[in-house]
Amino acid sequence: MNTFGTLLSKQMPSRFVTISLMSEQAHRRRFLQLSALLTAATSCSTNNTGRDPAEDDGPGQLGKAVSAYGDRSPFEKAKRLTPDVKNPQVASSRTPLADIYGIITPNSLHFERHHSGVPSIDPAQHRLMIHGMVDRPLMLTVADIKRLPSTSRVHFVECSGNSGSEWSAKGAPDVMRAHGLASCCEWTGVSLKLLLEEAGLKREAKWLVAEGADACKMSRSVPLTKALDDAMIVYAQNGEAIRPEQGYPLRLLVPGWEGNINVKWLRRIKVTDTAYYTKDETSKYTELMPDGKSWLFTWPMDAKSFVTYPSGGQKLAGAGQYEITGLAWSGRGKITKVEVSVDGGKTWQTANLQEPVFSKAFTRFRLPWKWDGTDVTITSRATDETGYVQPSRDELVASRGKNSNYHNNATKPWKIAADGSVTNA
Ligand SMILES: Nc1nc2c(c(=O)[nH]1)N[C@H]1C(S)=C(S)[C@@H](COP(=O)(O)O)O[C@H]1N2
Ligand SMILES: [Mo]
Repeated sequence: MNTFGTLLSKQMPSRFVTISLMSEQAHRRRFLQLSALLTAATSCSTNNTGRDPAEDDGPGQLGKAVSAYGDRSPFEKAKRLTPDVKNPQVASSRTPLADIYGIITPNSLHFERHHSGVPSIDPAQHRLMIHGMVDRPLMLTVADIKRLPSTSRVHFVECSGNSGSEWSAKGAPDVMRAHGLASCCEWTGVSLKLLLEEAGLKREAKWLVAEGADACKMSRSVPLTKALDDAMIVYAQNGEAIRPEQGYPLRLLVPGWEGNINVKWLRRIKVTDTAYYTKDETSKYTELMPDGKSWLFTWPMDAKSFVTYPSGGQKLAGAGQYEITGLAWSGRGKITKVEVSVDGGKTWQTANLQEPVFSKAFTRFRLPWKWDGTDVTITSRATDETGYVQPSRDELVASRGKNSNYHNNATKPWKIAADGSVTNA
């Protein structure tokens, strides 16, 4: 059997072989690589003529008509995990991060966290008021905002409750349950700095309070240093209008900071000289330390990474060549390095990072790996541009205790058993 034999269950028809001979050298290089990748013969499926679908010269099917708004293939099943609770309006759904390719989360799979459900807002009726310590209070329509100079930037949004399961030694069994309260999109809108300069900040202004138009009137204080740095008022997400679940028609985007401060359905910005100590920055979204005191205003999401393949709930087909891949991000800037260990943290290899690497955005890492078919524990560890290195769970617990529900960014080990099954280690 030649090298093709390890890849293909049947001989190729001769006309294809003729074509491949035309660039024989290039093909041989590729086949040699592929044959090194795969150790077990894969079997091709055949259709009812007993031939491979790719060999079938029949008439083919007349497909469906053009459509005004597209949908994915009915064969694709990736979906958000929705909770089985009494009040699904006051809940969260999770992004299936192990089923996502690259760094962008499709809008339909962006995680959701609502405290009072998703309001239905007619953009023509919506207003954004900017008032308080400003020279010229503004009352803006969505159309006004869309006339202003715009920018598009790729950023993650992560609930600070994400990975909360990982405070317990057991941890969650798969990527979605452990880390699915995070997503990454290209957001389009205007810089908040532009609007604040238009309103004219008074000298004593130091903070702003942002408020949403949903029933809970989600309110969060934002220091002006951050508001004037990289915050945005966004109206679009991955090239189309922001989804109702993400805050249609307007959302405050505070890049790299905990999800809660990214106020959806934004309707008011009040400029102030002090923080407001709102419900969601005092009774919640604070870190309860071992001494019983709470840390307030723990905004940035620190560097995190995890392997998405192979990960909990998946099964490897057998010993041989694989690509380990996963996601990393940091709320403090760019990811500069992701290391992968396949021996439970004894030794580490540097993974390849997908270019371009954006600041405060998902970063895809990949590493070719040959599995010898024995029990192994794989894990990843991210470093960001500030030099910060993602801690292990033990290191995190040593510095923060176990009282906190929020901001768990510990490394996540997965155990691969000899039968190929992957579980939480
Ligand atoms: N107005 C409003 N903004 C909100 C919320 C909310 O319930 N109401 N939830 C917050 C929380 S806790 C998170 S984690 C993020 C979730 O954003 P997403 O639903 O777009 O994923 O939105 C934040 N902004
Ligand atoms: Mo959140």
